[in-house]
Amino acid sequence: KMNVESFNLDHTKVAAPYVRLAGLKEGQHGDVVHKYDIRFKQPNKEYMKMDALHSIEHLMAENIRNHSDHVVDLSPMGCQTGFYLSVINHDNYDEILTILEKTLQDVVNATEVPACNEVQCGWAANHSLEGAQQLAREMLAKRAEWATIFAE
Ligand code: HCS
Repeated sequence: KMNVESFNLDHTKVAAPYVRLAGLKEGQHGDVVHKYDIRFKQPNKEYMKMDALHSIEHLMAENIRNHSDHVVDLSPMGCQTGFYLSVINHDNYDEILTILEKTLQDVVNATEVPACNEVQCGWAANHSLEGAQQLAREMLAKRAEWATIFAE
């Protein structure tokens, strides 16, 4: 059985960067969680360096919540090619792209990485603001491609 949605995705067929609905779960009371695959790098071709990935995670996790009250979580993939974004009771894909665009613009404009200290983070030495901003700029430069998930 392959219950992990991503294990059923053919990673050779996708064209990063993209934003893909990866799952949808409805609770007993009708609340719905949408989970998005936000892919920054082409699987098995490129990856994000850990310090840059770590800092863009902090920056996005903090700033995205200023653009939406529906965010449950934004967390990195272990393969270092993207992030998962989970939102509750929000089903507008185009709005997700706009929220992500605003969040990445915040990353570009940031002057420090939030919570990169040993009290608030589990590996405080492993950060790069410049690396995070480079990733954000690369992603924003391909904004027009985000909705195209598979290669032609
Ligand atoms: N992934 C977490 C932040 C961990 S630093 C969140 O809540 O989005």
